[in-house]
Amino acid sequence: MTTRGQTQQFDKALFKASVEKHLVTTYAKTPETADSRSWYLAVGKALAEISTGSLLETEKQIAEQNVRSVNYLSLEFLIGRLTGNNLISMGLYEEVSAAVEELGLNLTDLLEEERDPALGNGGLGRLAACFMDSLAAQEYPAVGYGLHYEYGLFSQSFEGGHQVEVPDAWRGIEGYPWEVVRPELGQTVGLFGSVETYTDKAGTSCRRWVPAMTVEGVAWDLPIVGYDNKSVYPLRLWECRSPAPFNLARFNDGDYVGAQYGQLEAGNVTKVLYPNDNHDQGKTLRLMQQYFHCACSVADILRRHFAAGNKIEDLAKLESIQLNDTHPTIAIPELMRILIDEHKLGWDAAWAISSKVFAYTNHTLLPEALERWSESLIADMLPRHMEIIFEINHRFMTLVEEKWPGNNEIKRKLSIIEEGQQRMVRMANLCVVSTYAVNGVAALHSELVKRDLFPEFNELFPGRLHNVTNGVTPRRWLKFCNPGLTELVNEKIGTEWPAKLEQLSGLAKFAEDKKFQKRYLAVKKDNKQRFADWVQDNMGIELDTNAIFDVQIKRLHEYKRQHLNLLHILSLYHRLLNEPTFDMHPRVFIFAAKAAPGYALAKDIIFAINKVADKVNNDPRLGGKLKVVFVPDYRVSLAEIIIPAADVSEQISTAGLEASGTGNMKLALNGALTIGTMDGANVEIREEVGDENIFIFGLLVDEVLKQKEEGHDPYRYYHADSLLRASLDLLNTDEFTPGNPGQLSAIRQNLLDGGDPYLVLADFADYVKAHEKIDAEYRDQATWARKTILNTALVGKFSSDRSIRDYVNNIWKLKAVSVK
Ligand code: 26Y
Repeated sequence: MTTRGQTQQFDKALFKASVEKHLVTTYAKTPETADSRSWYLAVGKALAEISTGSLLETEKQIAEQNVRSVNYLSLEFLIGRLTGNNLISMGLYEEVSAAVEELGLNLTDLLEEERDPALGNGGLGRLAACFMDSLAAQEYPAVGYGLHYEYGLFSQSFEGGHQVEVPDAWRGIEGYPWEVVRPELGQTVGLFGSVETYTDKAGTSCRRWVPAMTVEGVAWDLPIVGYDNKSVYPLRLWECRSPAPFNLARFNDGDYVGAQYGQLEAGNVTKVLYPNDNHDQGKTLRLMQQYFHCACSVADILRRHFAAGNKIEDLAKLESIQLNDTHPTIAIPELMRILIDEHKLGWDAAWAISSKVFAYTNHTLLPEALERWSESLIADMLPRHMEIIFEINHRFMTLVEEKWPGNNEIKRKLSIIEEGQQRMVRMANLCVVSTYAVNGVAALHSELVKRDLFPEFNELFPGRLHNVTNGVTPRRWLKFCNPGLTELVNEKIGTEWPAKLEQLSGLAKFAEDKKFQKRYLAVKKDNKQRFADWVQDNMGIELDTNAIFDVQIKRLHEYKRQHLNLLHILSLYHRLLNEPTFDMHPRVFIFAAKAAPGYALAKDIIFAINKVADKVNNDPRLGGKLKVVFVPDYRVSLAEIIIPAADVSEQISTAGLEASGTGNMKLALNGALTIGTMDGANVEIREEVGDENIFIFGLLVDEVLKQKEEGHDPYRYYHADSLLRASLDLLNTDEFTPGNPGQLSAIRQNLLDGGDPYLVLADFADYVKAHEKIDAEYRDQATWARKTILNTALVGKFSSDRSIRDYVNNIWKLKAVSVK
């Protein structure tokens, strides 16, 4: 792998000595007794020593220059393994590879020892990780703030085809080599209690929160290493600990054991990441996580602000706080509380600051993912914050009254407080009212946010709603994960593209070049072989790399429609067995997805795909034309093997429901052709690669809305389309569950009698047609080569570097600081 100029001083002998020192002193192993894992840990620690030094130096230089920075607040950072990626960013990949070889080790094997830190669920968490990478690469001052979960997203295995969840102790017993604890940055966080009125020295009557208990926040920093520069930014993760084990109020009441019990519970705050993606459960402990995260982060931002010698009045000039969805919304009343109750600012002065500090990104239109917290829960846990939210809403309602006098309907709709049996706080409304910028994550999504989610807010606050189309980091998602393609690209357009992805367009002129086509396809073949070997070793399934590798990898969700993919597979099965003239190029359907543990239908879909896989993979009648592989335990490091091996990328959500997607970008970048609906960023991918180089099908957003309005009738499709009928009916037989008919019928039931809420049946016929086109075009390898090359060449727009520049120019207004 060719690397950029190394950005760190590197002395091979010193490095080897450092690895051996860590092996002995940190991990208590001798070179003779050490296993591969100990060596990986020692190498990680030796590298972290370098990055931690740079992190401190970066912090120092940025503080000295006292420049504006962004604080990215997110409950999730799905960073994936750091060692390989950081080596690339440090420009040390080859050097370290050579150094460890002299120690008798193989770098690729060592990198496989690292467990993925899975501190996120899916798209939103992975986006946060790409954004940190791009901030550091472009040296825009930033701190990422998240939670130090003891257990990340569960790891998944299958038992009899059913998903089984196992806790993810990502740090292992030895701890994670890249993280460093920062005891001096600890914070104390209050919870529960009451609000009291008191008179201050000036004789003014004031309010203040008297928490009933406190917990401690411990800061752990992970290094985000800037690509090809000397900047290292902190990803600061807060761990919750119960401090002095006393609940003050109850201890004084003499309830010693009860007091300690409360503290023990609070110690659970950062135990585990909630495994729900796009589905809110409204659990009390989750609110506690959110507040704990916000309180620690806001306090740390203020600490930095004052440590650099600044006044509170200058906060909005120097700091921006980006809220990654509504999950950290409680940071808004927290900052207001500190400004008013602790810094003694009046409401207007506090609001003038706060409303210029916060910005909010919306990631979803799904109603079940929009957070609402019960007023009584907030009032109980955070009584002063609830008062402040009421005051924000009161003033906002005055504004609404001025704009639409006497219109109570609009008031009811826009209010931060939702009236009803149980009053609820609408976090998205609180965000739109209290921030200076709101953005969606793809052009179509941002239009829908304006048109359907917040139309009146757009009228009230013109200019507040923006679009920033998502992106992915080309370092991890091409340079690191696809060394074969990287080498080929380097040869044609030079080595600057990982920091300037638009340069990939220079490949377009080779799209018709026979020699280049051959080499590009050879790289793809190698990557397919690498994945096929993995599947053989880990799942015992043999794959033919001449087949089309058709990939759907993402969280399992009805709106993402893995079951539409399944129905298509069933239709192929049916045709292969029943249509004598039917022929198809061999296909491997590859799935990977975790279902939220409480999401029954999602788990049914996993089970069904696994059962269908068992059957078709072993059915000699199919002549090896059809294979189905459900790869267990989808995670970043698996994506790094699957994506470079993909021929076809499945992006088949119901139009209007996938805000952006980012897997679509990674797959196109690595030369997979998209089969997709006009949804999320698919629309922009089509714009970039051209209609000939993508397979678009299905209803458009407005057609979906119309069909829902007019009443979608699944049985109309069922009766009209015999292939659909045959495919659906297979789910009612025991074809895939011998002796147990009906085990898969919940899916059919949901589609036919459950109303087919995601219009799977409406899009089926067009989807099948699009797949037939793929089949035909793949058989013509020259055509396919041109299209796949053009996909890599024309998706430069989807670098997260570009996304970050959009945020910087339109929202954050930062200047880069080049660390010396
Ligand atoms: C409220 C809570 C349970 C919750 C937790 C996680 C709600 C939502 C989520 C996660 C949302 C998410 O991952 N959204 C995805 O964000 C990506 C990055 O912007 C988009 O590409 C993707 O379309 C969207 O579904």
